[in-house]
Amino acid sequence: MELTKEQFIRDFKDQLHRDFIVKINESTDEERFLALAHLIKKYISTPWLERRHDLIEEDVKTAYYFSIEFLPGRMLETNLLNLGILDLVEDAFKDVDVDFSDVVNAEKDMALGNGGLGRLAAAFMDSLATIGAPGFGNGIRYKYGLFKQKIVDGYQIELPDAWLGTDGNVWETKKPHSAVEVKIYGKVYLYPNGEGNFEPFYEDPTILRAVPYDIAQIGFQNGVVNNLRLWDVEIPESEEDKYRTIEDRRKIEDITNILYPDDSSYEGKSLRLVQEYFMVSAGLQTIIKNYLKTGKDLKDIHELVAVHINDTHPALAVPEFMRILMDDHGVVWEDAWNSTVKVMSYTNHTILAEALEKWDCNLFKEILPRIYQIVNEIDSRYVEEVSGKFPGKIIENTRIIRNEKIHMANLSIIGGHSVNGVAKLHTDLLISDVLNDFYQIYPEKFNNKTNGIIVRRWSQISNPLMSAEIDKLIGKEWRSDIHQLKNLEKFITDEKVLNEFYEVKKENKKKLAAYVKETQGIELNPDAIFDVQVKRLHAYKRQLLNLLHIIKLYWDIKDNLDIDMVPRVFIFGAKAAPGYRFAKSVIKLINEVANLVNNDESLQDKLKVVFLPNYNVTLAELIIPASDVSEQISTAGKEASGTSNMKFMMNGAITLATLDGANIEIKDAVGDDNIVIFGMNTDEVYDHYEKHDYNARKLFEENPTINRVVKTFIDGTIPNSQSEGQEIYDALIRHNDEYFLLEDFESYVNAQKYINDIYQDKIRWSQMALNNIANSGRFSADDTIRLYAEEIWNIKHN
Ligand code: 9GP
Repeated sequence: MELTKEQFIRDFKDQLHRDFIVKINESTDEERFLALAHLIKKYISTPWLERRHDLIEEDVKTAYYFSIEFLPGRMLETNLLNLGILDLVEDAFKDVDVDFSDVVNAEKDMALGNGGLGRLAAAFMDSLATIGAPGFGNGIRYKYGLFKQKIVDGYQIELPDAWLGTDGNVWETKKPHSAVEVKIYGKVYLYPNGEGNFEPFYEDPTILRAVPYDIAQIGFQNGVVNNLRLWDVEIPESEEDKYRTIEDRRKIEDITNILYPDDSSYEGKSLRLVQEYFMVSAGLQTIIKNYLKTGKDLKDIHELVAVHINDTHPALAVPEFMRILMDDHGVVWEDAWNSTVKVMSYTNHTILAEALEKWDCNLFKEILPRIYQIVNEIDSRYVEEVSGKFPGKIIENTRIIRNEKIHMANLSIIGGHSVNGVAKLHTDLLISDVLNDFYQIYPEKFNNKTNGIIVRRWSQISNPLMSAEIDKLIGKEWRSDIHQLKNLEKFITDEKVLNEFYEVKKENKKKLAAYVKETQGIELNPDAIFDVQVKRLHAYKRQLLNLLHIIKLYWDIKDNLDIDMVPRVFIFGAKAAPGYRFAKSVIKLINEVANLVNNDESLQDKLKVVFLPNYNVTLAELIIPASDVSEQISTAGKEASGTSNMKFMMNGAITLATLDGANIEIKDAVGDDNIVIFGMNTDEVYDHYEKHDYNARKLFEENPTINRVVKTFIDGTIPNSQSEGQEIYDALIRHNDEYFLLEDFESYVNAQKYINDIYQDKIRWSQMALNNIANSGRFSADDTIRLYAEEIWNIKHN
């Protein structure tokens, strides 16, 4: 946008004056942040308003991305960067003596997501606007985001994240005039309407008022402003009388209160099902209402509308879309179904069986009586359609209602035209294994869309030092065309350049070290290798394998205090789902091992372990630029894609990885010499599953290193962790090590030794790092979303 520094300073002072009746030098950082956010909203209000109207008026096909999670983190810098005024504002603040970073730090993370799934959804919002595609988000305005994690005596404590405060979210705009009603519970009777359809009659339903809050999604320096719509629940005025006590009212308000804090298994809780339906129904009603403004026939809605089901949580979009078309607008089943399948598409984000949603039929019927009828009908028609064409077993496995459960993935696949996985390996596994029965029926629906990241956030915003270095070498164009990073390869043998990148990394390490010192009181040596694993805590992600190796190093040093090794700092950040006992025990043990190691002077600082509490997007922005080693060590076949792996490579960390998820594509991008791979591949893992021949106890008994390391959990070496240590020992030895840590242990140890060796060759290490940065452009979410736009939604973009 066109703006001069002088004009901005005037606008900003004016805004502060109007919002808070203060002068700039008297204002607090929070006031400055809020005023700046208000000003940004003012700058974009015209394109934001016009966008939706233009799309309706010009009959432009639009994609609606439904996701139960969006995890944008902070938005101030991204918004300024995308408006093209980040440098100008930073500069202006210097002129008026305001520390810009303090203003940035006054913003709370918007944490309406658990991890990768929600972060990806937020990234796609940015990318959609950036490629100029008409793509809007639909989600829930949770009053409490993902819990805040505190560590007390080594244990995870969960505190509520009241991110909205008393004044709400500065980026949102409430739109009461666009509220709609959503019906749940009660009974439904159908009366034939004489035109081939039924008229439903609802007896005693609970009526909810869904109120949208809109958040602008600003494209990167292209004048486009899309919309993310988050729905909040209210009691409709007409229903007020029914809710006379605070407790009664709370039952309704609770619907949008909390984000479920588990991303790897689902709980069959009625509140979650209500959340899912609430979001989907409110969103779809609005979409159809807007479509009708074009004056076109509902039978053709698929020509202007695409709806994306992000993981199965919004799968109720399929029957709800049918319901609205049939019940509210009289479209006959066949036409409604034809449109629904063309409108809907679905992304699968996990193959973990425990994460694939299934709802108990009785619960489903009680909460969503009309939707249950429609799902039943979809299921019977599906069975009828495929009967005789495919073996009975395949039909049984793919139908929606089976064993008194509603299978949400099956609903999403049958009710849509596209199913995609999120990395090549993941999609291959869906096709060959998890969804193979469906693949036999609908091979044409399957496709891959490897995840991506917002490259601007993970370079320009979070790593300004590295970005400046890149500018010096290849000019600034890479900031708007990330593929130009490839030009860095020219410098791969230039020792001066390599040294400079090494120094940049060291500066970032010092910054992180200062934060660690301030928050944890632990002193870190910036010349040590910063070896980092930050992600949700889950058994399959194998933080415990990392810990086993740390314990091995501990014993190696204790056995030989003169050991020749590069000092190593292991950094963890991870939240565990509150009810996930094993994961919480791993956190406790990481913290107790940290206490043991960090307080043992005989180790001479060769080994340090840090657990950084409350890992979130903002902390990631500090940690990732300071990392040397990126730990991506899940059991092969289990991590659908991963996206932090891409952020680390972009910041010049070397990936230490199994051949899992997008690690494989990172390996393809950087070449075998610039990544460190270890462990079993997926075939080897599957081979164990087939043969049932894995024997963890044997490895434990026969391999002295493994024996010593595993016994450390129960022999009192690690203080204050007797029961957790026993639990971990039992998981590994008595329950046969479900995720093959012990099988991969030696190979992991060797890979770590290799890291230690190459790090000593500063030039070689820096070459690897530079190669990673140069090849990271291919993981841009802008490119990923372009493929969604072209191959799944058929929407236009620039
Ligand atoms: O576990 C996957 C992760 O590998 C992937 O990168 C992310 C985004 O696609 O989705 C995660 N899945 C979930 O959070 C739940 O299905």
